[in-house]
Amino acid sequence: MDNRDLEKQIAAREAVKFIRQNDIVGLGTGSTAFFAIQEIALLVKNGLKIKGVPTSENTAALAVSLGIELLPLEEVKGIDITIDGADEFDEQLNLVKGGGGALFREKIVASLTKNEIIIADSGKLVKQLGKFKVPVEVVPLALNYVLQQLAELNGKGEVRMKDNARFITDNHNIIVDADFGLITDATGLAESLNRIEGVLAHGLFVQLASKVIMGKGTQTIIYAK
Ligand code: ABF
Repeated sequence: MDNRDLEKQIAAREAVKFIRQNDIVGLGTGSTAFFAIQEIALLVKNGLKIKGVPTSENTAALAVSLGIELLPLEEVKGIDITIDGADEFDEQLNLVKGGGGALFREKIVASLTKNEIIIADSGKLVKQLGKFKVPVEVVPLALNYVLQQLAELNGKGEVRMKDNARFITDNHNIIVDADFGLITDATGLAESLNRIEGVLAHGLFVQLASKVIMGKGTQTIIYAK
């Protein structure tokens, strides 16, 4: 296991300590969140009673394979705690998420969650968001209009490809990765993106994380409001 994976694992182990008996637990997507799911499965084997709410089909399949009972997102009215990853985070707990393409369900889950815990390796901490392009989930019919609107916001959008075809999300949409350069006003940009018709979700998560637990070497550092 390389250093980054070790940092992901120690952050995951710290995060699962916040889970309580009978919690409804949002289960994140991506390699860091998958470490947390492994840890949760061990706790379930040792008697922890929780129900999981997956943020992607991949996460749902992993959780089922590990014996974690799931609730479908559409039946959930509230989530006690979610443990998820991120592509970038700053010290104000603003995040860029969606590198794995699960941003829409991740954002719905985060919006339903009382305690949204983000876990990350030390490479995810940035002074200013934007080095990682902002993923935007787009209804395919609206692609050209959305690209024009992103350009109006000084964003250069590129359709995400996978195996020489457009990447298709769990919700049957496409992803545009938008390069805005370094982002000085994440809240303002998020609000502008929310107003573009045809955008189902974007990867700027502002005011959604309760804390970020970052693995650094063999330690963890917690960033909280
Ligand atoms: C998910 O975790 C995504 O939002 C984000 O893109 C991804 C980060 O992946 P990894 O943990 O593999 O770096 O929450």
